[in-house]
Amino acid sequence: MSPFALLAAAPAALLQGGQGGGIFFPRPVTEAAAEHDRVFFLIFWIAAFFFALINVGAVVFAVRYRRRRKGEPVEKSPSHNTRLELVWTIIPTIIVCYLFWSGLKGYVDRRTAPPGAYTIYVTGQKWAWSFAYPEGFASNELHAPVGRPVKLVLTSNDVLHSVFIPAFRIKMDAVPGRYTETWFKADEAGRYNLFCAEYCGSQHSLMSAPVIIHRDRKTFDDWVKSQTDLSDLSPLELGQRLYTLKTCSSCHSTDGSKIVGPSFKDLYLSERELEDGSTVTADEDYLRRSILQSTAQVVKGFSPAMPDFSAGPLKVQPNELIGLITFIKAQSEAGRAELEAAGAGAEGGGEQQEQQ
Ligand SMILES: [Cu+2]
Repeated sequence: MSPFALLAAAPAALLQGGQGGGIFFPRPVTEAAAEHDRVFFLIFWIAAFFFALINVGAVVFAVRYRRRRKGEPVEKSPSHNTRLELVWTIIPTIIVCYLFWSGLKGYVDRRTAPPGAYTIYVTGQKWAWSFAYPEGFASNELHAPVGRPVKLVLTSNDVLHSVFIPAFRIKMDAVPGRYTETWFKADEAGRYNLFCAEYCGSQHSLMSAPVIIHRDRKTFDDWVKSQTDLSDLSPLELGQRLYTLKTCSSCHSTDGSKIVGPSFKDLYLSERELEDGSTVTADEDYLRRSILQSTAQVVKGFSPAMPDFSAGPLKVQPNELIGLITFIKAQSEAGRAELEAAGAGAEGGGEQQEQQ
């Protein structure tokens, strides 16, 4: 490669990257993402070319045809050139028609899922995502296998949210009171990010979810099975599962760090100072009330931001409530001792199960 060609290729390599993406986007992992990048960079380089042409031209002409002496008569410029006018009309018309067609085609493709696509219902709620799978369970993680078209049907329980998965180049609003749709087919296994792309309140920036693409159909089916088979779990195991399924983990840590809500670590039987200055002991009754009526006793320094778990799509069933309370207990010394004495088997309850 000649030094000139190398120099000319450098900005393209920096902007577009070796395999696409570059400084603007993450590496594309769907066909649609690669097509998106192709159109984006086509528009980018056309715009860059005309920007350079027009600005360099303006400077050159301004210098070349400047008035040199005071009082020099202004030279008459040609008023009409049919051939030139045809060229600068026809070529840009072809270019913008092609760009319009590319954009329209991409738009229609993104709105039309292939028939038989695996459908996941996505619900946005301040400030967590819930994904309901056709097998009848919900999770706060978006899972799918490689190579299978997945249709997302979106709605919101409160305000406008928007599903944005940069690696797939898809973005679709979740609107209260109606359903919207988008779809993707991932070509590469891995873990990607889903963000809320519509400002929805103070914790908007924390409203994200992992997107896990399984390497084949079998590992995905295994994951589905692990999510649906909750029947023979102990209360502690059930609570641990619900901690992610019911999206608790988005706001409550188990390691003492503050996310949106108080951490579950050492919560049980601790003294809680409330907004109104009173204190309360975090016993079972307090935990039960905090889950079902989260805004009744707000701990000082936190906002009453927790969704309603007493009704609606996130409703906690009686056995699930026992599971969650047991799980929260297991995050503190006092609770573990209590569970052990009762023979509930608290061993290992403090650690979160790693999921594929
Ligand atoms: Cu949001």
